[in-house]
Amino acid sequence: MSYIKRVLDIVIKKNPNEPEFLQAATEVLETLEPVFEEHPEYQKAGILERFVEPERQIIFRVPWIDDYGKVQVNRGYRVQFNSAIGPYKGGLRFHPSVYIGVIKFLAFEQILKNSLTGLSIGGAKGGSDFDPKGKSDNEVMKFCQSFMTELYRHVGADLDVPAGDIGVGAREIGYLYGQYKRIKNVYEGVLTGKGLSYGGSLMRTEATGYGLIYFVEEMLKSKNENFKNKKIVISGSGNVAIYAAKKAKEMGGIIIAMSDSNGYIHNEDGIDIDTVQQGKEIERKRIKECYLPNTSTKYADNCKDIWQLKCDIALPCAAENEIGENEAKALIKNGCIAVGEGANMPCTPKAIELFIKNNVLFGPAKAANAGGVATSALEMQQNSMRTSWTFEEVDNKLKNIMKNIYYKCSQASEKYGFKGNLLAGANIAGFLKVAEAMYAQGVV
Ligand code: NDP
Ligand code: 2IT
Repeated sequence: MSYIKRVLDIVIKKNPNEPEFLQAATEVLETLEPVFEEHPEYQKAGILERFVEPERQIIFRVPWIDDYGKVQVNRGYRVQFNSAIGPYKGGLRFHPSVYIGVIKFLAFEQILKNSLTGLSIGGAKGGSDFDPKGKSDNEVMKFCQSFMTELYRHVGADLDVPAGDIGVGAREIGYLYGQYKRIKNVYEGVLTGKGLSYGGSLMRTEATGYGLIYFVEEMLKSKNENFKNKKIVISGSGNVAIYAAKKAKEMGGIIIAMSDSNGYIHNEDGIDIDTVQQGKEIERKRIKECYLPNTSTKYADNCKDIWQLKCDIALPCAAENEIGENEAKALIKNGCIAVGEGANMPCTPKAIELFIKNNVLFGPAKAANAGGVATSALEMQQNSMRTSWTFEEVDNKLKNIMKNIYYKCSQASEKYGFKGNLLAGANIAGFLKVAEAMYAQGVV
């Protein structure tokens, strides 16, 4: 039995109730065979056995009192997966679907994503099953303060630097930061995605969405294509989706649909992104309230049906496994030429296999959405230097980083026998740096 198969069997045995983590681990390990052929010393050093086991997993109680005086209890998580190449780094997700398996898959992916950025950040993720939807600002603040009252002892500017993810945006980061500062009595860049008045970086809000578009632009270039007049479907209408939509539109694309977990809005001539942004970011509305009724934009109830729309480019920016075999078949049949994963693991393995087989350009999450965490690392740099760069400076750095990631993935895919498969390229290129660092640091 091969080394990889043996380690995968151990992973399956040890984590039987964590399908998301198993999906991510399988998808990565299955592409790493050529790395171990090239580096037999990594097998001897047990690199893979150590790579699939988190360095530390923290699970804690988060008690808080709601607006009616009732005690509520949620569960908090931080998985510090790998610190071989830098301090732990990765977002926090507040969503009712959160449990240890989701946080582990996200932290595992984050190791390779962070490595691809070329910056020195290790992999982590955290969050809670708390649902900010429908809660008052006061309740969100109470929750965040309680969450940080435990988390503070596990994080720090040179130790572990959380950021946002689903359900965690500027408001939550502000409350978390305030509580950390109060408890620790230090002013340090312990979180990224901070407000501009207290150490945040220009462009962090836009970074994941913009970075996704810069990455897809590179993919399109490889086929002498660009965004001009391309019909684009984007799932979700959160942070990633909104800024992907804005940048794609700026590059000449036509955003024909966006969604939330209830339904989607659709207009073949292009939906009005500013109205979506205002409704979602400022007013916290549902997508069905985010268009002007006197336009030809229509609302439909089932969010999954968004992938049945005919489009040139598909950008899943909502949740995991939203594009399965059926959705992939519909996209391919309708002539879609490129898929860029803004969300983490939004396409199932079967869907990815179909895209690659049918020559649909496929940008895997750990590469295509790495612009967010890369800009977080730029925020950390600015905090350390106690300086701040202009929007243009950060944007230029981000563009270069996304281009470099694209070339790293593309070159690794060719060198290791996976031409045309950027997912394999991303896994290998990301893994090589981490494995080298782990090997050099001995068995720890
Ligand atoms: P937000 O909370 O800002 O937005 C999430 C969006 O996705 C909302 O429109 C939400 O709809 C929708 N959504 C969430 N869960 C589901 C679900 N189970 N089914 C259908 N729709 C769902 O989060 P982000 O935009 O930050 O994150 C979106 C994705 O991008 C996630 O996969 C995240 O991990 C990934 N990502 C985020 C980065 C960042 O910097 N923020 C960086 C890299 C990746 P509703 O309001 O109905 O819940
Ligand atoms: O999935 C991700 O890369 C993020 N949610 C961003 C993490 C970060 O630390 O900025």
